[in-house]
Amino acid sequence: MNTTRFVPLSLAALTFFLVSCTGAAAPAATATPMPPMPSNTPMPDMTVAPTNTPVPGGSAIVDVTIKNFAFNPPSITVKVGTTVRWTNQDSASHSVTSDTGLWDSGNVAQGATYSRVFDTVGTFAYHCGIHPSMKGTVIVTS
Ligand SMILES: [Cu+2]
Repeated sequence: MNTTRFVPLSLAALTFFLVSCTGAAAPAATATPMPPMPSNTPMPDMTVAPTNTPVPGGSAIVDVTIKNFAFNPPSITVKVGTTVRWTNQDSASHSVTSDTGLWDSGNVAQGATYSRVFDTVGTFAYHCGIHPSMKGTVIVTS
């Protein structure tokens, strides 16, 4: 008989306890300064990474494809300091050989590349040492 009286009493005590708890928590939350979050925003500055593409600077790479027993494009004009990169897309090996003996790539196998920096102004004719009918020209300007 006594328990029926006790239950509503304990419920009332519990609700009072909860209310007093949340009541006390509310002022504490408003006291803690939320604003420190904005200091985290400098993160976007990290995205400056895209400036890592120094291609326009002077270390540009110009590609020449070797395909169907031909250099493509056969003639290119580049700024001094440019790297020219030949890629052999034929199943046969080719070479990139200077007509005047300035350089010789040796055999460039299928899928392989040969790169050379042109740091002198001038016109440089080259050919394939294996197939002399394959000819190309690199024109280097200042
Ligand atoms: Cu060849």
